[in-house]
Amino acid sequence: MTHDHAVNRREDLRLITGRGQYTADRVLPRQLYACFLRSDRAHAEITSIDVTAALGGPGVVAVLTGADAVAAGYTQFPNLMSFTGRTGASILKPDRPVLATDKVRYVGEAIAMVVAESAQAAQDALDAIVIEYRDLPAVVTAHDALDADAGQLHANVPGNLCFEWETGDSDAVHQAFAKAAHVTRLKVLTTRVAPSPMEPRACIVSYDAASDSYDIYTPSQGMVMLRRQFATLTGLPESKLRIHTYDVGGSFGQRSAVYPEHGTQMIAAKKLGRPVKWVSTRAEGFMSDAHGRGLEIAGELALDSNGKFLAARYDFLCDMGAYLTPTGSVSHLRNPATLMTGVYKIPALYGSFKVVLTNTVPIAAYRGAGRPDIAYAVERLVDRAADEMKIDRSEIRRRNFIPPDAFPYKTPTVGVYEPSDFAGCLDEALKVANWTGFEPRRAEAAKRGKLRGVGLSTIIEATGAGVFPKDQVAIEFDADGKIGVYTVSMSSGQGHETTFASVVADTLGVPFASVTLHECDPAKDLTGNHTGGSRSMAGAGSVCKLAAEKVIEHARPIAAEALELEPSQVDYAEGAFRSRDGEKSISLEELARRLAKRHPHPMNVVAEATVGSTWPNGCHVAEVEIDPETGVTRIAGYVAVDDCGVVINHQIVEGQVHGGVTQGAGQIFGEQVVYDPASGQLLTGSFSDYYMPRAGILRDIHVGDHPLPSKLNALGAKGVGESGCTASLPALANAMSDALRPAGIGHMDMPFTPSKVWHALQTAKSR
Ligand code: MCN
Repeated sequence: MTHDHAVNRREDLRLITGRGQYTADRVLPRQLYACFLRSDRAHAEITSIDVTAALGGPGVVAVLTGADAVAAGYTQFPNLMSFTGRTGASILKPDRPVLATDKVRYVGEAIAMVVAESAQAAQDALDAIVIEYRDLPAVVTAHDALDADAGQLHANVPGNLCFEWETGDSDAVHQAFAKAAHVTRLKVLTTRVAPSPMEPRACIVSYDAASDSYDIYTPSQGMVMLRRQFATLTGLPESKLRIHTYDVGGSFGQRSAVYPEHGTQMIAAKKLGRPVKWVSTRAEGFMSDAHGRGLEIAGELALDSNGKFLAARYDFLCDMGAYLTPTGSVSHLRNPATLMTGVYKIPALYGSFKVVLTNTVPIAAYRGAGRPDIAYAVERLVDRAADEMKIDRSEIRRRNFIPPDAFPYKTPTVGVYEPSDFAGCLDEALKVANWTGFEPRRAEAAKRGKLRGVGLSTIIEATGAGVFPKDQVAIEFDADGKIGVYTVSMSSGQGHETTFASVVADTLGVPFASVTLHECDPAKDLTGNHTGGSRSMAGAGSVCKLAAEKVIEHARPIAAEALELEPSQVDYAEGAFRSRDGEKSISLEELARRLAKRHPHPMNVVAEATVGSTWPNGCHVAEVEIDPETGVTRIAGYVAVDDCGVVINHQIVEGQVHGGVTQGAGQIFGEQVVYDPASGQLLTGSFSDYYMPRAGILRDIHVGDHPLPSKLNALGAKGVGESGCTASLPALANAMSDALRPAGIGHMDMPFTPSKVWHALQTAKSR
């Protein structure tokens, strides 16, 4: 289902002509401005804090510290982990006051907040706050944190280990490895990255004393999920919290959670009786926005002599940073556990997980949320096995794909895959990429002194596991008979205004222009999931279709009355009700207009459905060319063939894949948050030090649809928002390995920076 009228994204003109309404654009009457004093050290006791001088600064209205956080009781952040660990125990969750009290545990942790009449005045007063510290030893890697003599971050988390978990059948895996003809081993690290959406974090909180309630203006991925988290942090009922989100300049998972700054602003807004606004600087973002990934995975694959997979086991070491975010731990465990088998039939599987705290920025879900990590581990392991066993990389995959007759496929760990055509995606991608014609291209590049390589990945994702049991969508008619669609998911660049409206317009057969999407209207009492886990189209999007169908059924008797017929004699098509004989008709719009004076409008509906995971999958092929003189890599070609079920809007799907692949390329070629192991200082605190991919990194990409409609939602759609990230990490890294192998380089891990590649080539040459 491709909609011609939806070819151009409706929201683009507004967004690219500066007419977006972001949180920083919003000005509330009498608003005050906040600035945060942040820890300049990784681990230390706060022995004293003196805010007297800061309080006397020009324009300063208040200074809040950890004591205010504790007095308000804002010390417990939510955590979405729903399962228990190896010993049956729940995850050890450290306290996290919204402002640090006795200790700081990472560079950037908020210690105090100055509130002043202007942002400048608040900023200026920060310098006048005097803090004395007693430094403590810091640990910045999960390995170091687990050392017996490592510094302890939290008294209630012995050994900095807050959770241990396992899944699968350890005995079966052990037995399979014992009889294997070949075992391949590989340890990989998906580096810690800084999500860096275009719009920095921001928030305005306004308190209404009369109703003892809060209006919170902040970029988010959906108001219901965020409101629930605010309620958990503050202990306030959800009815006292109104979340307002307008345009959002990127999210990537980072905006799904409540942050310390949110809570601190609530305390200040109530205390001062005036709205309090804070807009993060980019530098603050690097040290206080949740980071992503940071997963070390040691994999082992057992094969028989024909290259058939017998068993696999994985050890996961998850660095969570200094505190647990709501989404970090659950996504680093559940998604890898679900997808440990990849697209392969592996009879025995086992995974063990350690969740560790370090003196670094807390980690949260980030585009793919554990899925790119496990795909990277599985697909690199499979490539290595192919190399060791001298089997073509596409052939080893073909031999081991879950066959079409095995669906729905219950994996040996968690989850049931819906029908997929892995071989079909592979065939199409290899054909478009001219896989078999690669060697002449390698030879031609070699003549030019370049190292060329090709790599592929065949991946599957579990998208859309929501937090709320159902998604609701409302359709309401205005006085002109035009249609408003209300959801609680929230686009931050995904184009919902276009796709959701097109679903409703198409289902009703009305002009696209007569349908408008309103996301996250706090006045609407709707429930549902946020935009995360690439679930919006399958979730809220499919409920848009159900809601539109409900409108037809709901309006049929009303139309029949207007046409003076029985409802059974009225058909609906192309935006109008008609009598069977075609003599009488009334358009939906006209009918709605006639009833406009009635409140609520009698044709309004709310529809809902319970929508779980969908299983998008695909094959990506990357071709790279390295200049050995500089170590610089060029992506010479990229083919993405994805099964995201029924495609609602190909242009948007293509944009999602472009963005995801570019984000993956960023991580493969340079993005990495680096901490100094000795001091715990953040070394990549600005875009001068932190690599950010630019549009030119991916000049030539082919995006092909290979849709197998999902039977799990009314649209037949599967998610697509993260597929580009998930598939590109392994495809690009495998291509790099292929290019570097002839130069004598075995395994190299991300990021493949020019310097790292160049040094590896020099070392290999000197051997
Ligand atoms: N779509 C479609 N046909 C399908 C599936 C999806 O036309 N079969 C369209 C949807 O209508 C929607 C877009 O593709 O407009 C993405 O849909 P979906 O896969 O359902 O994902 P979500 O809308 O739930 O978006 C979330 C996902 C995630 S989890 C991250 S992280 C992410 C991403 O989307 N962050 C993004 N894409 C992003 N894109 C931008 N520009 N900015 C971000 O922060």
